[in-house]
Amino acid sequence: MAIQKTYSMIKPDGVRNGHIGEIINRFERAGLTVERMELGMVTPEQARANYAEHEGKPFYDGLIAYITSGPVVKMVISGEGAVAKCRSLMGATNPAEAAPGTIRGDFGLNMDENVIHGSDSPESAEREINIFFN
Ligand code: IDP
Ligand code: MG
Repeated sequence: MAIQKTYSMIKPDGVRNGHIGEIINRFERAGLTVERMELGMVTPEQARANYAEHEGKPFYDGLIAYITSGPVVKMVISGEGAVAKCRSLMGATNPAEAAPGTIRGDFGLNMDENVIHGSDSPESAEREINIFFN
C-alpha cells in the first residue's frame, strides 16, 4: 500500500478527558507519523465544510454545535495506508458498537462524544486537510 496522508481530529471530549497522549501514542505505535498538529477551536465555517456530506440529517446541527464547543487537536497523519489504519484504530462510529482496544471502544461516551474524527478516503483526506491547514 502507498504512503498516504489523512486528517484526524481529537474531538472536544477527547481533549477534555485527557486522551491526547494516549491517542498519539497509538498512532505512533501503529507506524504512523504526526506531520502537522494544532490545538485550537474549529470555526463554524470549518465545521460545516468538514461535515458537508451530513447537511440536512437530523444530527447535523448538534454535530456542528458539538465540534465547535471546545478545543480540538487537528492533525495530519501520514504512513502506509494511513487512511484505513487510522479508521481501524478509531473503531466504529457508535462507541457502544466499537470494539474494545479501539479508541472509540475504549474512550467513547456517545455518538457525539466519540473522541475522534478521521477521513474516510484519500479524497476526503485531501479535502479535509485543506479545510484545517492551508
Ligand atoms: P465517522 O465519524 O465514523 O466517519 P460519520 O457517519 O461520518 O461517522 O458521522 C460523522 C459524525 O457525526 C460521527 O462521528 C458522529 O459524531 C456523528 N453522527 C453520525 N451518525 C450519527 C447519528 O445517527 N446520530 C448522532 N450523531 C451521529
Ligand atoms: Mg465520516
